[in-house]
Amino acid sequence: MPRPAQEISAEKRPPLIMIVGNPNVGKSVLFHKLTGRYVTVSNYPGTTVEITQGTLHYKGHRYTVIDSPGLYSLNPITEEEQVARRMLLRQRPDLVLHVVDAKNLARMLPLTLQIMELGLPVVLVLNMMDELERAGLQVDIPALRQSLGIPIIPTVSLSGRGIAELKELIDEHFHPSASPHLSACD
Ligand SMILES: Nc1nc2c(ncn2[C@@H]2O[C@H](COP(=O)(O)OP(=O)(O)OP(=O)(O)O)[C@@H](O)[C@H]2O)c(=O)[nH]1
Ligand SMILES: [Mg+2]
Repeated sequence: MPRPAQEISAEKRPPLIMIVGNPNVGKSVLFHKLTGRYVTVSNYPGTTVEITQGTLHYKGHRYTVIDSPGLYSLNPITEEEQVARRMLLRQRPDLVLHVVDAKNLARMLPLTLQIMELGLPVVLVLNMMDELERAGLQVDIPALRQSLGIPIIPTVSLSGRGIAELKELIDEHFHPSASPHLSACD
């Protein structure tokens, strides 16, 4: 006899990690670094917006990772923004990776705060650190971490820099160990 849908959905599923952020900040490159080659692409129900889903395997654990379309704020204008917002509100991911372009940090931080206001756990991924450094700029990561109160990982998605630290942080978030908290990302 088929089992009721409720019972099936209550089965233990891997934690859901959603990648969000402005357009063109490196979300999809990061997504592929985390999940590897086997991903599924589908249209968000009732829309033409494509959603890519994959699995991160790390230290014997599985995580479902979703790459979302770029959005500027949680006050959606485009269909892509509506979908990203709906996914955050309805699917309530277990962890949100907010990817920002480190060069344009100030412009992108309001979205971090909006996501935090939804009560969702957020990691700020400071991507494109290579371009920031090439421009001779710096971000005071410890100070930013202290004022936001969330983990911050500097990355260069293209080269893979910071990805190991990000995976470690994800693992530590879902499977806290007795070891001292990660400090390698300062
Ligand atoms: N220099 C540099 N370029 C990067 C980095 N990460 C991504 N890129 C480049 O930035 C561009 C955008 O990357 P995507 O991953 O497609 O960005 P996205 O956020 O998924 O973009 P949308 O899906 O359009 O919102 C590509 O040309 C990438 O190669 C990085 O860390 N450093
Ligand atoms: Mg993308």
